Amino acid sequence: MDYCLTDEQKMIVELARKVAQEKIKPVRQEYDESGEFPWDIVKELSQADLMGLYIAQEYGGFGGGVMELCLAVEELCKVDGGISLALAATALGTFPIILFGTDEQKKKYLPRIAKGEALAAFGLTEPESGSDAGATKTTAKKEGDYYILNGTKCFITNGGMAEIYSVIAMTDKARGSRGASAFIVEKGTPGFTFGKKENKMGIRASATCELIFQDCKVPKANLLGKEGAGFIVAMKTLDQSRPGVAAQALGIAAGALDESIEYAKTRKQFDHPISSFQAIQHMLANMATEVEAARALVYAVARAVDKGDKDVSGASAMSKLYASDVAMRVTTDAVQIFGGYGYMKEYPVEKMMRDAKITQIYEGTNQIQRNVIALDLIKKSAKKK
Ligand code: COS
Repeated sequence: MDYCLTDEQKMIVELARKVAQEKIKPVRQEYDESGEFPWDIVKELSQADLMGLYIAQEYGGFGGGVMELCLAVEELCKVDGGISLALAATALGTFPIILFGTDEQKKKYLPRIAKGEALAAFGLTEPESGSDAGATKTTAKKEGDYYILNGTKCFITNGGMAEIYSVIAMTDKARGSRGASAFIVEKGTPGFTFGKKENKMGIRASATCELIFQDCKVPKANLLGKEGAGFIVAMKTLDQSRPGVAAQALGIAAGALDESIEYAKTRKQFDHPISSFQAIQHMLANMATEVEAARALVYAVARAVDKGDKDVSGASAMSKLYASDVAMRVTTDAVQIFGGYGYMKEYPVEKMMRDAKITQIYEGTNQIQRNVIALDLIKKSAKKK
């Protein structure tokens, strides 16, 4: 199908495909088993200039946007849904700087991220504040030229591996979500340490860990946007980043579909390849249709975000909701097509099914996405009257 990609975008797809096939595919099972962080692949992604895809050229990036990021993430995730998070979660941690950073902050942090010298991460979630992002407990108290951060963030992708963290903390608890502020916190800042590293079901090659702030002194120059704007920073960041999760889900689904087609052509039962059976053909047809529908939605939303469409919350949530549900259905069917072999670790589809699950959960559960979509519909309908 023609997705109306520019020559540059086609080149990005080719570059990402090369890294995925040549560098990631041979090691994906090993990384899944060990749960180690794939620094060698991060180096490959940096050398292929993929780490700065969505960063403006004036800050050392490629000058693309969410669409370019999505194309690369999709391609990488066709092979491995976890390893690409070094890139995708860095984008999540970088968007607050791109969207709300001063020129000074951008000059200081973006070139290192664009070159792949530093990974980034986003610190919003806490043990008692997941879906309810406004219930942040981490505090930031202003003292002279610093903010003193105290609290714990959990489930932070790239945690421990990233050098640069965009962190949400309360500067004024009494004001609820309007009392939250966003900060850039560098690894190595005194009082900033890492806690529990999670042992996960899937995306095992990505690092997920706690961030612990104990009287952590963050310079006031690291405040992102205005004091009290932290919740909006977080929400706008998620509007921008959710198509990336959708692209991750899309890639996993497309990868599982490819594997299923190949397997169905070679696996014989009743003296015939199972691809000749209508039961399998119909499963493949449904999987392919859903993958194409997810791709159409993800690309449309990514393009809308890049065009500067101010009202993308609902659409962005739809892309993540739909693509992640598709990924779960398609990978589950892929395991079914592989039969008993699909359940075994020698074949890639059981890993794809495990990797797919997180896309229905993180960057807002799919229940939260439905809330965002519904509220957006109701708000827009009220405006029409
Ligand atoms: N862009 C701009 N402003 C937004 C916004 C968006 N996308 N979403 C909300 N806001 C504004 C609202 O307009 C409201 O402003 P006012 O106070 O001026 O009315 C304010 O933010 C509070 O919004 P709301 O009342 O909708 O907040 P809730 O506490 O009800 O929470 C949800 C809203 C559930 C959508 C939010 O908490 C959320 O996204 N949770 C999931 C968080 C998440 O994804 N976590 C995963 C970890 S991050 S990897």
